[in-house]
Amino acid sequence: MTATNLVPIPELYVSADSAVKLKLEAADLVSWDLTQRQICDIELLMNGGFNPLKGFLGKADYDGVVKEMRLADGALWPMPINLDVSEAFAAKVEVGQDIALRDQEGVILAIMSVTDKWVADKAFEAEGVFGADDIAHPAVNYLRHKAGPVYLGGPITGIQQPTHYDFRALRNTPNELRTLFRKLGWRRIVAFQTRNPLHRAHQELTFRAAREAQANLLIHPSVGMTKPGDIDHFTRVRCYEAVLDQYPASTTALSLLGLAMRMGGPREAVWHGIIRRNHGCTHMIVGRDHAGPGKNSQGKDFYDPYGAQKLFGDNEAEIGVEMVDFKQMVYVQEKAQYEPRDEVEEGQTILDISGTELRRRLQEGLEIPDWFSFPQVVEELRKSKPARAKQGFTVFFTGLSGSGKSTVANALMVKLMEMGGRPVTLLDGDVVRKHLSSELGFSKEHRDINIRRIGYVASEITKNGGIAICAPIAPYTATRAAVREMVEAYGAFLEVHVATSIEECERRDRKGLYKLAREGKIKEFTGISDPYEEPTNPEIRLETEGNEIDYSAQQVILKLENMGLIKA
Ligand code: PPS
Repeated sequence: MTATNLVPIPELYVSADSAVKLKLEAADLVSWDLTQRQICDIELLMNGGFNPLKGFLGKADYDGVVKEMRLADGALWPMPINLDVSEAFAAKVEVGQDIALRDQEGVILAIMSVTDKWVADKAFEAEGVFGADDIAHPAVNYLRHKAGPVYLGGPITGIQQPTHYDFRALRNTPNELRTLFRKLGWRRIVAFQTRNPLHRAHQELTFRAAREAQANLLIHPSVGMTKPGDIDHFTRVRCYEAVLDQYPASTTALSLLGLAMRMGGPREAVWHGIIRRNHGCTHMIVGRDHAGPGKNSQGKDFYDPYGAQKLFGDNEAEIGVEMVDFKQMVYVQEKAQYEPRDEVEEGQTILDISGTELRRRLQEGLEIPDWFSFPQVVEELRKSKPARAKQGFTVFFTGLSGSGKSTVANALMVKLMEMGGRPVTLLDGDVVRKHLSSELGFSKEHRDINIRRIGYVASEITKNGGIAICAPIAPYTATRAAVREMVEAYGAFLEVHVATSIEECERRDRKGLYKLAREGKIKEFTGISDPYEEPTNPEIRLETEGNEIDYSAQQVILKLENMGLIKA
């Protein structure tokens, strides 16, 4: 007899023949380009991962979910799944209309019949779902800063699943996993949800869970979207593959789940449980601080570390998956093994390395002990996050025309090239305007475009392990902050304010531009007829008046050494 968890689950796709026809018809519909998060959501809607949902939530379902974790028909569902759109798009859509939903390349994935349209009450959602309207919570930050202001709800008809080119063989729909379990004769399956690489503590925890539940183990990491700043999924999956060898063959499987996590703690744990039930699992591991978002803006934990276990436990029957709960696993030195913290005998020595400490050790190229992780995992992590002295970075000079930015930047470039090790690119204001931004003028709008282009190139150079030195005027604080954000996604950003006064720049007038600006022959000239917003908190402020160029460049070098970005 087939266990009930292994019979097929309903999907929202139409047949292949109908899909071809529908796709042609859908070409004429008003269409919405799905965001990255919506693509993750729609995939799990269509393949049954979010069963019993039949589409993006309508207003009544949404209200019930936010207030009491229930759909309008009473079914347990803890997380709002919304199609958030812009005001401009919402204005084009009437209730009762069909719209096409496309991926980011324009491929039509589904048709949605719009039954509801309303303006989102974001405070209500943040408080109700995440417990606080605090943007230190990644999902609240997303809600407040990225999600559109209007929600559309309605059932969807699936045409095709989003395409993934990475790790194809490891991605399984709920029905594919159910088929696999049936084929392997697995009846009891315990799922392990994770967004981190697996270290020895996780391995011990999963071993114990499988033993306790007398079940096979499914390592089921989320690879859709996780907490900003997490290790990218490419690296993680290589780590998982390396660790898989440590598990007894034929008891354990690895499958990737394209879930966009919300870091919603207890509610998220319940949601993960329902998703695992849909994927044919009978058990799920819930550890300490499951899907925890970290600290709030007052520096306190958003959720009780064992709140997820409590909420899961209270709803276990309805979730349809049994919880295997664990206290935090720690390494007991005297026994040379891992144990749940509450089982450690008094007087024994506990060793632990926190996530922050691990990042520090990776960043500084320090040792990561064997009791903590597997050599192959550490090697993968080191490859993807080399020590600071091997990472890319950006030095961003800003200052008035004629302040000496380009001269110091050139001197710095030569010194860094002399040291060797990383390629160095100089994005000087004038040079950029010749090659990248030749069509732009000096209005605020054009200056912003120019600086953002420089920021984009610098962030790519940083990502690829090079050194970008930028030397534009960059007169606006907000634009400089945007560039910092772009670069810091990949490496260090060093703002250098070349603080030569306007009087000195005008006195030097190396290009004769100040004279022309004073005569009104050049309009919108920075410092004369256009603003320069001084950086309030640069990493370095250089006083060039009376100082040698070499001395100024040396100050930057010292700072870079100090930050561990170069080695003396
Ligand atoms: S910005 O504001 O950052 O986009 O400016 P940037 O790309 O660095 O370009 C500055 C160089 O262009 C020359 N120039 C002007 N500067 C300021 N304002 C006006 N209106 C202007 N018109 C031309 C000037 O030579 C700048 O070069 P630097 O190297 O800064 O002296």
